Amino acid sequence: MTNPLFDLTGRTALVTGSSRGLGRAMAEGLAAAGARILVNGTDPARVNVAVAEMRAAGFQADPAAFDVTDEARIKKAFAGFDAAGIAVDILVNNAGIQLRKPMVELETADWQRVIDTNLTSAFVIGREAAKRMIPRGHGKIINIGSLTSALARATVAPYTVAKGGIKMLTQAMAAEWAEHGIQSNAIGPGYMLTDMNQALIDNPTFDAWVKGRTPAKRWGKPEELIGAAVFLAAPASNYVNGQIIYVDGGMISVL
Ligand code: GCO
Repeated sequence: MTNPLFDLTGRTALVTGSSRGLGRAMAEGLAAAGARILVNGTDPARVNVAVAEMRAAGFQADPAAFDVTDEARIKKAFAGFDAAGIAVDILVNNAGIQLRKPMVELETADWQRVIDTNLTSAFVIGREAAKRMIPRGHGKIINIGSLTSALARATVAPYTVAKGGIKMLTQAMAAEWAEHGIQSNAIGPGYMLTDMNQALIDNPTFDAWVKGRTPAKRWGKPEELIGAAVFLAAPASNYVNGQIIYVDGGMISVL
């Protein structure tokens, strides 16, 4: 029997970037807790494959393919949800890209692309979701931050700035929307075993650094974010707002 504090039955969650990686893991975790998932990604074909796989696993999943940097497409997607009577109860702003390059070699357009994808999208989609959550008097917004929400690493400046912005955007959302029954929080994943990090995982020096620097002495697994995601999406977190939960094996807590 599911503890009602962690039961998402009857709730609908839009998870951006959920056709693969961390977003897919969190989407499946929310689905296992009872939520219907709107699966998002830029590539409709990849989204449809993910939806089919999730449905085959017994989950409630529907496609919601759009580019998170395209405001017109975002507004069109939410208009479609409205027309179909779909209420987004839970928003997970997960979509993001990484670009590893020293700042002196970084083109402004590349900087902007990372900021637009990793930060501005969370504002735009958050705003569209909140406009609909406020009249309903409830909603859950979960922004995906990073260790770089608090600590910087050389060669990932735009990602770091965007993730630092995610932490403060989360607090700004709490400041404006908590009174409307919306809880806005963040998850800060540590070094996780994802496609985005494959180059780092394959680098023996970096791999050794992660394992040495992390108290848990290992990389994290995408499914290890599910607990924090379900908690922040569920009634259990109804009095939690503006927080970031680091799921990082202890890395941010030690020198
Ligand atoms: C990097 C990594 C990190 C991790 C994660 C750490 O290049 O340092 O991509 O950014 O992905 O964000 O919390």
